[in-house]
Amino acid sequence: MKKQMPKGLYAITAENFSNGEDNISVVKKMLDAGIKILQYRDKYKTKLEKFKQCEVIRRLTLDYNVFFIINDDIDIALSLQSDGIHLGQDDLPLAKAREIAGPDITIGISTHLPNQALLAAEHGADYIGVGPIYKTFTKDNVVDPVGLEYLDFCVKNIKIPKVAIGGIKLSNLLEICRYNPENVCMITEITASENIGLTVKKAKEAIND
Ligand code: 3NM
Repeated sequence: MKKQMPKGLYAITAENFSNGEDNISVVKKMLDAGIKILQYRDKYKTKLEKFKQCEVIRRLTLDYNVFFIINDDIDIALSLQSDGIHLGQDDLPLAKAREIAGPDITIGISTHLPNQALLAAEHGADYIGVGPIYKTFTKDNVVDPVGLEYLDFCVKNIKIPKVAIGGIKLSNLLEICRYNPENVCMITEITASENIGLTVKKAKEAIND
């Protein structure tokens, strides 16, 4: 049976924005801080390197009862029985991913335009990423910020959960909360924080997580 993705703060790895620490040590801090949803994302490692990190992180997320999503690599996700897969607009089509991965895995997809959000929901995505809301330096080839208008559109028109993402910091979190998306993602605000525990605590308080 498909496990339900919790609401609240959604964290993603970013080893090149982690103060020189590797994904595993950052993930341990995130889990100790009370993160309940974690996506493994790494655009620079080989498949084997990613698999080895994911293997360790999978075990940790099971120990901490954390919902674990793997970006892009369906094969790694299936072999480690992650709870979810996250796709970009240039990855495998949603229907194909569903066919390969089966009905019990959560599939999320990044969207940047109303049409993409509507199609994702129509094609059976379990959640959508909505962004980048603000300017972000974390993602290569990122599209221009879509702003709060796009978040507003998705909240009003898309029934599946929405994960607001892109340039979200403690300083602008309350602005996001006004739209009440099910999930909020901050990448570098967490991974590059000097005190991950405190940053996660403040973020969770701000969004009532
Ligand atoms: N996806 P930060 S924005 C990975 O809009 C990613 O789909 C985005 O990083 C999207 O919180 C983004 O550090 C990077 O700005 C967000």
